[in-house]
Amino acid sequence: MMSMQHSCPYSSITKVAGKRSLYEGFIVFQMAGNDTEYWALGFDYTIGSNTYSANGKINVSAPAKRNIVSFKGSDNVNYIIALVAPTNPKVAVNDMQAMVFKMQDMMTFQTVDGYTIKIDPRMPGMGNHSSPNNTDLKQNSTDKTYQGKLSLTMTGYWKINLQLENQAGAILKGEPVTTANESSSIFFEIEF
Ligand SMILES: [Cu+2]
Repeated sequence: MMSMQHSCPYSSITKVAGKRSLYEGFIVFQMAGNDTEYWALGFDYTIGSNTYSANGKINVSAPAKRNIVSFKGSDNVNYIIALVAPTNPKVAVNDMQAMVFKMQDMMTFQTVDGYTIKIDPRMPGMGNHSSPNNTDLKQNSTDKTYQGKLSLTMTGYWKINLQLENQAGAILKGEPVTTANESSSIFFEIEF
């Protein structure tokens, strides 16, 4: 993002198994662009022994439903939590997956290890009811993403209230949902 000169979390690009020319990776854009503050994307690649670079300005629009949260924790660290799954939610107990990054500096983001993402899905349009059989997200040792179970008992608009907890059990951001407090300060949104 040029005018502020900061980057975002991203992966390396790797060849997709079983494909001849397809490569993939991810980029977590923590904010949308506009005419004056925009994202520029660059990457290098080789064909045979020749090296090339591609650089360009790209349009990043805001999602219809919130799937990234970016905030400063009570430990004064800047965090980003990105929703990965479900991409196709069902009336069921869904596998939920998210990634947690901390901002090391404006250009460097690191995966955060050993935290817990506590979830509390609610339907604000229906008396803020919850759902049974949810499981908080814990880090998977293999791919380092955070995984848990998200129970969605009906279609409609759900707010997935979040709390980020560190290894010591301290809540770094987010509040419990109670009758007096209908939403956490950090949440994802799902509508289906
Ligand atoms: Cu409902």
